[in-house]
Amino acid sequence: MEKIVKEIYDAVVNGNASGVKTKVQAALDAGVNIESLLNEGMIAPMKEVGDLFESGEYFVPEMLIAARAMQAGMTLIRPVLLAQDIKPVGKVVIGTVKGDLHDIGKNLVSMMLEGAGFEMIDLGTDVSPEKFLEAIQAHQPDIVGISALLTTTMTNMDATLRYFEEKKVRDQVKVIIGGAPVTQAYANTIGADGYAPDANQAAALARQLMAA
Ligand code: B1M
Repeated sequence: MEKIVKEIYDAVVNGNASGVKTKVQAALDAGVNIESLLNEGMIAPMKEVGDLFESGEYFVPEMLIAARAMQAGMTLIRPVLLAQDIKPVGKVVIGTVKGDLHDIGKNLVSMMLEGAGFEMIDLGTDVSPEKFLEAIQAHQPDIVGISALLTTTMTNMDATLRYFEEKKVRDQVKVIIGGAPVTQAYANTIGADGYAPDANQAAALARQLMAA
């Protein structure tokens, strides 16, 4: 790994957003290979951050700070990638379910997925089944991710899936769900394609679904 890419890797793991930005710009100016910058400088450190979270060394704040540092680098890398037409791993439409305004976890999942190489379309919070459908039709995603933090809004995940069936788009996408009250058992009950308990595992799940 080139020295500057290793420095970017460390800055992402340490959540140093301004350091990431400065170093990514320097790497781009020096003509460092964009795929190496993305894979080794952005995606690999987020995997380490996820591992640190799972081993109990990092907690949600550290994970958020690292994710923001990665995002700071991605704002510079994204336009170069788009210009070079490097294919993303897959496309994901994500949102918090209808009636629910919690977005911290959903944002974290979105950032981790972006870090894992996915193109993300984030619909925000309080996303109705109709808004999800519009996004499916407009963006043709591989995966739809739905987050819920309230026991009262969780049931809208079920309603969203039933709406997809009614509108005959359910077979076009994989649906993954998560959020504090959500469980694998609930995912099975409503027929979602996957459940992840945290952002790191959501990225792993999305990669698995793309490989399958
Ligand atoms: Co609210 N809130 N809140 N709240 N809030 C909870 C969820 C609650 C558990 C607090 C409590 O009572 N102990 C409780 C829900 C009770 C229940 O339903 N069982 C609650 C309530 C009741 C409410 C209101 C109804 C309060 C009121 O007005 N009376 C209200 C509802 C508003 C609405 O949504 N309509 C409300 C409002 C709010 C704020 C606006 C003040 C704020 C949200 C700010 C924001 O998001 N921008 C807020 C907050 C901050 C919380 C707590 C304190 C923290 C949530 C959070 O961000 N956690 C929360 C208590 C708690 O959870 N301890 C609480 C950190 C985040 C990183 O974790 O979101 O779980 P989390 O995401 C994780 C995983 O769940 C998973 O990965 C993430 C990262 O590892 N994950 C996914 C999430 N989405 C995923 C999607 C996936 C896969 C994994 O695939 C697509």
